[in-house]
Amino acid sequence: EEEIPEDHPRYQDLLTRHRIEKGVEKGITHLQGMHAEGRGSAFDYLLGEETLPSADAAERAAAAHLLLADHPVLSINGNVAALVPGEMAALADAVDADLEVNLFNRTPERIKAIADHLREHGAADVKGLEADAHIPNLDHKRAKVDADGIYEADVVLVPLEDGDRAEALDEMGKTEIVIDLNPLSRSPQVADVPIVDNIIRAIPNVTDHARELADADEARLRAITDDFDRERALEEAETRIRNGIDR
Ligand code: PTJ
Repeated sequence: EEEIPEDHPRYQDLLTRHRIEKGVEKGITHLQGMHAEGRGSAFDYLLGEETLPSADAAERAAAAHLLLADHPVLSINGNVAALVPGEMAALADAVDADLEVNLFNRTPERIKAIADHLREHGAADVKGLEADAHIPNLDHKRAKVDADGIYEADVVLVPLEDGDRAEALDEMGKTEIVIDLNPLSRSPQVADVPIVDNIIRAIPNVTDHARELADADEARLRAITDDFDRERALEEAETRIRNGIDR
């Protein structure tokens, strides 16, 4: 990461790509994760590579949901682990959530590599190794979750999630927070809180909001979640992308 000069106009994008490459080398990130990153990067370019006001509102609503939850769980895949391992551990700390490794392309080797990587970055406890429960209405292999983790969680943060799984989790009645740079993809479309922002910017900002709201009472947190308008957030992101094409 030292090789990229910080004043390079595409610094953040290059840094992100570099982290994904390292993730693949370390056996954390799946090769498909490089394609996912490429798609995300294109959308981020059109969004102006900044957090929209509607995304900031979504990030604040996400923080409020996580603080209100009885059992919040933050889901980790190979891209999330490569890009923001320490930041996810810090968020888990701030809202008292569990971290659970949950992979689309599941192998025992990657689960273990990711759990180790998270612990190296400050995670205390990592779930996802048991995989003793199943999300209903989903292909067996992709449905595996921990019974005392995602399965019984009331609020789940699922960044860069596959559309089928996002839908199945929604059908389980969970409050679902999705981070995805493509506002048209199915996961943000079914989310209670769609965050259309780069995960690199989104997670630290959710944590900042959570720390700021740490002493807020339930009524104040509920007012924040009730005020959040998911349709508007998705619309604003889409409009910004259309304008980005015109720019
Ligand atoms: O590690 P695994 O096996 O669980 O696999 C993870 C990936 C991401 C490879 C897998 O879930 C996958 O193929 O996902 P998709 O269908 O490519 O969806 C990824 C979505 O995340 C796309 O809509 C991208 O635009 C978006 N995305 C990519 N990078 C970022 C992002 N969103 C926010 N921040 C990013 N940095």
